[in-house]
Amino acid sequence: MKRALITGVTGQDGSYLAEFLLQKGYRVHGLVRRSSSLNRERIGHLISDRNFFLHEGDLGDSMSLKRVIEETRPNEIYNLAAMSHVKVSFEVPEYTADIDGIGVLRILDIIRSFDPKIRFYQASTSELFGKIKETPQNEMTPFHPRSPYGVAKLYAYWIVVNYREAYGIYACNGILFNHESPRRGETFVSRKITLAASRISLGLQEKLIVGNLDAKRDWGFAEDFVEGMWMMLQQESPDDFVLATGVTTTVREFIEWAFNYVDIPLVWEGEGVQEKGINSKTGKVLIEVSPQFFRPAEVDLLIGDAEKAHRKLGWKSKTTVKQLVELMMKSDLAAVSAPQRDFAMAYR
Ligand code: NAP
Ligand code: F7E
Repeated sequence: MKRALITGVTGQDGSYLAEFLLQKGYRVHGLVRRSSSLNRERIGHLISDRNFFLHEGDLGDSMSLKRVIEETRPNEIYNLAAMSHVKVSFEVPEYTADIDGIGVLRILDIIRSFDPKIRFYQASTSELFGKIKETPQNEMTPFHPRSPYGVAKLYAYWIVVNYREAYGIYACNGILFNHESPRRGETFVSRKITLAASRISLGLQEKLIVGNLDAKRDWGFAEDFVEGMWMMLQQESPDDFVLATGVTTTVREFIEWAFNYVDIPLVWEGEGVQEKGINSKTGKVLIEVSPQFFRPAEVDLLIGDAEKAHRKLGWKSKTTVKQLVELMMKSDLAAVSAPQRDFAMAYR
């Protein structure tokens, strides 16, 4: 039976990957860190699986990483743990560098000294492209990160390449474009929008306040993307791959589609911070812009070219962005309608 270790197992991707690997017959070990309140919502349904195990550790603590890797002796490590919020990385840049950058070195060096045959997946990101040099972006596009998060992930990207070239470790970078789901953290824009549209449609929230409406992202479905992570570790030799849908959408369009789902047609009036989204049936202002949600440096446009992953891995994104909005809306409508659930409003 193959053994996998997933860091970041309590996160969006970690939970989908754990499900995927358990279905493939793996013994799955997850790294979890201590928090004052339990944050196992996304993996609660897996806890009773006899092939699923959790271990305390932290990407900032080499001793815990060494202990967990030596105890679990994984064939594959999927490093999904990170301080993953781009805007927050401007507020905690040193911590972000330590966890998202040096944390990767910590794991790679344990692999090098303990068992260089362990295969390693690194959660790299389209944020590496940042201020884009070409469209669409592929594995050969030059990098220009625009945030402490992007810069930390740039170090991580290159240390993966370096350990592959220097020590022959089977280590891959998955350069993943944005991928969302009903399990997406509530402060990322997709989920903030689908939760707000659901709550507003039920009279539980007055307005949605956002930042840059013009930002364009290549949004896919997280469940499709975790399969690509696994595929990268099943090849003859290690390599780096872009995973993306190849379609880009503005934040404004994402909002329109979410509100249309609950039969609220929007019209837009004004420009910049004065722009407002108005319910065309009632004239009520539902969307406003606040500079509070702008970033000190923005990534304006991302659109990925996943041709190499199609050709070499046989991977393809299966879910369109419109289907993604629909499945997130369906899930959030059900969640906010259930009286026992108390969803906090998303502020970031
Ligand atoms: P997420 O939902 O924010 O999950 C992050 C995970 O990392 C959580 O399990 C979190 O644990 C854990 N973590 C954070 N700091 C840690 C530390 N110091 N030690 C141990 N664990 C720690 O992120 P995601 O969306 O699933 O993304 C997974 C990975 O892919 C991340 O590395 C992210 O940067 C990268 N990525 C994501 C996207 C995307 O669109 N989703 C695209 C490209 C790359 P807690 O639950 O305890 O906070
Ligand atoms: O922002 C704009 C914001 O925070 C998307 C992470 O998973 O994907 C994610 O990073 C866009 C940005 O994701 C709000 O300015 C407007 O242009 O949902 P986001 P992100 O920054 O693209 C990459 C690939 C990762 O690797 C990251 O880990 O939406 N935006 N208004 C807003 N964003 C937020 N969060 N909140 C707003 O109110």
